[in-house]
Amino acid sequence: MNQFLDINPEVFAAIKEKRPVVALESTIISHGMPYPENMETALKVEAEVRKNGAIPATIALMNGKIKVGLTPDEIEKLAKAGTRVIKTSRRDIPVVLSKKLMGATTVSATMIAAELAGIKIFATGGIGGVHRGANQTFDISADLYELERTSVAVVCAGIKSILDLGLTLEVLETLGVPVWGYQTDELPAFYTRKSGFRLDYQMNSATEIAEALNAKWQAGLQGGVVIANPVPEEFSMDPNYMENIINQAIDEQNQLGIKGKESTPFLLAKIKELTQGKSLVSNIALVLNNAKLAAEIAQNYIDG
Ligand code: PSU
Ligand code: MN
Repeated sequence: MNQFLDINPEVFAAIKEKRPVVALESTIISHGMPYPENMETALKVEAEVRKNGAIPATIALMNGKIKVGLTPDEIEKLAKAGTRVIKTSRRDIPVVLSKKLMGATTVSATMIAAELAGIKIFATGGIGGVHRGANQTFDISADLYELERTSVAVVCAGIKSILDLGLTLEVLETLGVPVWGYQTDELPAFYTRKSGFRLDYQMNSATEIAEALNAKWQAGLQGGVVIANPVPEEFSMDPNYMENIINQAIDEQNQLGIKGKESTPFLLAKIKELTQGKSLVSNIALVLNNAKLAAEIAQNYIDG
């Protein structure tokens, strides 16, 4: 086994016995939500995975190891440290490991860890993508390139409209990454169920999704899949209201000159502030909804 991997015994046994496991990221804990909601949500998400018949494995870098399956104490430590933890994507992993720093994994780094551990299904809130104005800034999330190369399915609530959804879909197409809508043929936009962008494939059940994942990987096509699961109706926010808030957040970001890896965390925090916390309520609801679907897919997926 990889000398940097540290898989907790419960998760290790489940993987070995081919029981369903769901990977969970930790940047959403450190940089995606404020304390204490971040800790409460992380623990609730784990409980939701268990309730739906799978073992949760929250992933982070600690003490020079890639930890797969954090303990509640470790989750608390990460949640309290917040943005002092290093937001860790693929490129950050080497130094975070060698210097034994605390690193919260983004979608890209979580996919890497999940694949190393042998976990195929991963639940989160939203993935990174092509930022608005990327023709000038070149700001395209490493998540997209990870999806091209790493064979893990990511269940998310679509793509947050802080990003350019059209360009993100184009890049995913170029990279050969399938995007499947769960019970919808429209790309959901995180806080809202609709975006106006059509998807080629609508999947209506966890079984259907598991069968298509199996077809992809058994046919020898490596790489990830985006499974886009709309936020539950009762937590969906008004698209015009959100568009307005997002524009304000992006304007402020540009005035302050915030860019690179700080951009996404800044925008998430600003949106929460401008919506007086309303965005956080829908954010928590959609993550739980994704955890449930991921657990159902993991139960149906047969690892060949
Ligand atoms: N989008 C969200 N919430 C998040 C993130 C993205 O709606 O918490 C986090 C994820 O960890 C994702 C990362 O992998 O931000 C992408 O960051 P960047 O845009 O810098 O690649
Ligand atoms: Mn970026």
